[in-house]
Amino acid sequence: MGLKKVSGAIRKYNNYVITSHIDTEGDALGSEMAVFHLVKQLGKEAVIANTDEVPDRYKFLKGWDKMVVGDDKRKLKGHDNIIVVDCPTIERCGAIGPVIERSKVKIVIDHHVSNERYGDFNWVDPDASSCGEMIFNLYREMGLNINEDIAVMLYVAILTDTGSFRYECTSPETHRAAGELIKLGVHPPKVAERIYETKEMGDIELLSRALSTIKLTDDKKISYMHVTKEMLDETGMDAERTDGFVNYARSIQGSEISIFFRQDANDARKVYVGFRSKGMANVNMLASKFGGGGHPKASGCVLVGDLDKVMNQVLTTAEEFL
Ligand SMILES: [Mn+2]
Repeated sequence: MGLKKVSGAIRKYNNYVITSHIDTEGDALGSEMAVFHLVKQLGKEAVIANTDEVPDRYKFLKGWDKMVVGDDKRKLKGHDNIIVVDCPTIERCGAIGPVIERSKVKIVIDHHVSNERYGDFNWVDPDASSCGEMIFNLYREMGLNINEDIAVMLYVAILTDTGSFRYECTSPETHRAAGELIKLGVHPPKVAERIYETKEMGDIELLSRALSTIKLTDDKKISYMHVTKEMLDETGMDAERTDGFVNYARSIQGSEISIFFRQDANDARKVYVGFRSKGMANVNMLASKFGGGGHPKASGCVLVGDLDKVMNQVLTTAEEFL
């Protein structure tokens, strides 16, 4: 339903900015880049703009270096309309938020259950594993060509958002899409190596310090861990290097909710909180108690305060929630 509306809108308008959420990761980048090529195949103009730089591990995606960073009015000039992928709220688009606000036509493609439908055209499918899977279907619906480079972009989006096909959102359709993308030229071991096996020693040092903080609540149903600003400073690693750390807490048998706390790299009073659920608990609802959101099994929020106090507050709420 939303697919047809959105594909019609994309065909109708021109001159797009394409964007996604802050802390860009695989689904955001792969989906944006694939949408960029989709729009180009229609003979239209487009530019990708993000709040953050492309993380190193995604710098094998073709064209990553052509993205605009921040609200660069000179580079975004003439691009009056916008396509936003994988982003539930305008606020989550960080520095590109004002670009969305001033765009004439806003097209939103997302799979977050917490999506606020801030576009003129919204296609939100919470059952989709990833935006990558949605964009794959968009290509098929529009009868456009997925070459090898685009196949890699979509595969990266699907692979990373499903936790390598491990999360509950992984469906027969997800595997079918991935299978098609492999047929179109994706080499899975090569992609996996680029994303998961190109770590620096600093990454391992940071992980080792983060792992030493893992604890369980008394009833062992909640596992939690943290990364401080000091750990980031001392290992010289960016905050995005902690992506996926929460899965170590999640992997503990019997833990139903896992929580990852991370101080901001520049401001220790700003604490990012990531929630994961392995059981029945809907952590989208839990995060929304703190003004955040996401998916039923993976969500997040940002809080301000001392790390200890934030951790106590969140853990107390999570225990009550369970
Ligand atoms: Mn996503």
